[in-house]
Amino acid sequence: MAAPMVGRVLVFLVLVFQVYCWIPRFINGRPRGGMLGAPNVPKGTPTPPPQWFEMQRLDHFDGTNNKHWRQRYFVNDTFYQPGGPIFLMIGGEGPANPIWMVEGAWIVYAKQFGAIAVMLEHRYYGESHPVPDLSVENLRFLSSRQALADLAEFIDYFRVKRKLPTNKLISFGGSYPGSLSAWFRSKYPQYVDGAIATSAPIYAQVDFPEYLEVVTDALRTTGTQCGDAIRNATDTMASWLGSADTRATLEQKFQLCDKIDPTNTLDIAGLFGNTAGNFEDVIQYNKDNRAFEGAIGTDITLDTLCGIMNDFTRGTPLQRYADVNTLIMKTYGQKCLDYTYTKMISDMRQTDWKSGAGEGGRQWMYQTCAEFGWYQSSDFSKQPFSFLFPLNYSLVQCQDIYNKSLDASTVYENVRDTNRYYGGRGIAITKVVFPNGSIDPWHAMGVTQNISSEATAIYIEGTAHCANMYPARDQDPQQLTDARTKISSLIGSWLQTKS
Ligand SMILES: *[C@@H]1O[C@H](CO)[C@@H](O)[C@H](O)[C@H]1NC(C)=O
Ligand SMILES: *[C@@H]1O[C@H](CO)[C@@H](O)[C@H](O)[C@H]1NC(C)=O
Ligand SMILES: *[C@@H]1O[C@H](CO)[C@@H](O)[C@H](O)[C@H]1NC(C)=O
Ligand SMILES: *[C@@H]1O[C@H](CO)[C@@H](O)[C@H](O)[C@H]1NC(C)=O
Ligand SMILES: *[C@@H]1O[C@H](CO)[C@@H](O)[C@H](O)[C@H]1NC(C)=O
Ligand SMILES: CC(=O)N[C@H]1CO[C@H](CO)[C@@H](O)[C@@H]1O
Repeated sequence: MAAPMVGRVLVFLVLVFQVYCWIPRFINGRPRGGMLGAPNVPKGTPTPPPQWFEMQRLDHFDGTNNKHWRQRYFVNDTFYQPGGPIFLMIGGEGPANPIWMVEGAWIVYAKQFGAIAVMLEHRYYGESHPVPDLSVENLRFLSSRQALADLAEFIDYFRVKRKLPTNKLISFGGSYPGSLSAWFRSKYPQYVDGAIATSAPIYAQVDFPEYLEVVTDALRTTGTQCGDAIRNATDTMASWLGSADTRATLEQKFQLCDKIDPTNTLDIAGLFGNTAGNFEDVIQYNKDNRAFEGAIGTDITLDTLCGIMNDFTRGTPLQRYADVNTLIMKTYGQKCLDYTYTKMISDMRQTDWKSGAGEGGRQWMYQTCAEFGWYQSSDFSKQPFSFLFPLNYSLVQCQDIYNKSLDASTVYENVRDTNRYYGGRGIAITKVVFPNGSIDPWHAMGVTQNISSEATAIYIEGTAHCANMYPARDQDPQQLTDARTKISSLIGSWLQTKS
């Protein structure tokens, strides 16, 4: 696999990011470790080849626009029994990884129910390119609403092609695709007989300080010292910005690519946001079973990081915070920590599909500005990571990356419009289940209480983002195993209902 140079400094070694169940944090413009196009299927695992739906519509909402493009999808029909259901895995904000066609809980369910499994890549991600490049002008056809209409158009085609005219359909998705799974059932009920919406944020919100609230709660599960040590470290860092000598020490300890300009609040936001990100990323995926997707760093858990923060033999809390940073950088093969605002903005302004940002960062950030917000700001008062990366640090990026007219009030309006359209927490929906993990920071934007007897939440104690989608392991907690069983029995009941 190629190792593209992104920006000037970061070298992304052979690493991978998973597609489903993965909402990147775009503090400093790109997710930890960057985004790579080609999914890394572990060697020796045969996966089905890509197929193409050649006639997807570019704009489902403009009858005068008859442009079409080719959308990628994958099929596993090994377990299909005549008359069995269609299982649809909804693609998200990254390339569709075909490893999901042979692994994961949904494939176990496919075997159980004799289903044909199909995964459709989301427009603008992976190799599903509706437009020649990612200019602001061309990004206007990127939205969740267009993506849902893509699903409907695709299903019509797929039913004819595979001669499955009346077979029932169950949709699956985790994280943003989990939201799409619920919204698809809600907006196109005639297409979906039941929906699994794992760790799905369904309430759009500009500022998302709840993210760090859950991170703070997760830190507290290890005792109080870890958060206290982090607070000491970030307070010390902030006070060390004041003199040239101590700044030089910070530059060296945190292996910064560039010298610190203490007057540049946007750079400072990048620095503090990135170092907080060391903890956020680990907590979001704590102890899951993502390694099968080729994800790296999965052996690092909250206990690892808090173990370092609580280890007095390493020196001051600041030193331990730097040690955490060093560990994460080493894991992802980062040579130095890139945190300056101008570099990040210029990376994110690239419009080529092959650019670093074009691997998904530019598209997803655009969706946050145009639809969802969800900015993981430092605006939660009890978190220990400093208050130096506030909401406006994220908001100003919408203008600086895309268009000056995408100002804060426009973003607020876009987010309001999204909730008006989908219903937010008041979503009208039946035949859906919302599994949630107690330490997944995203559950704050999701459904954690039963909406009705036909729209229920499943709570999984101690697990993080999307755990129930990964393959089962012996060490899985009982509640996780129970959740998988519960989901399977719900699918069974949805498939039995007469339509
Ligand atoms: C479908 O998944 C099963 C289980 O992993 C695998 O054995 C089979 O080869 C897959 N079929 C296709 C067509 O990829
Ligand atoms: C920026 O937004 C304005 C107002 O919506 C629009 O007229 C203009 O064409 C946009 N610029 C680009 C480059 O798309
Ligand atoms: C951080 O902890 C050290 C002890 O390791 C202490 O000397 C220092 O005053 C603390 N600094 C802050 C800002 O809390
Ligand atoms: C962002 O808001 C903070 C206060 O929360 C303020 O100090 C800072 O100057 C603002 N930055 C920008 C870029 O607007
Ligand atoms: C939610 O509904 C399910 C199924 O009806 C039920 O088993 C569960 O106890 C309910 N949970 C809560 C918190 O009411
Ligand atoms: C952490 C959290 O919000 N968990 C919720 C998940 O859903 C159940 C309902 O099924 C709630 O009781 C939990 O509080």
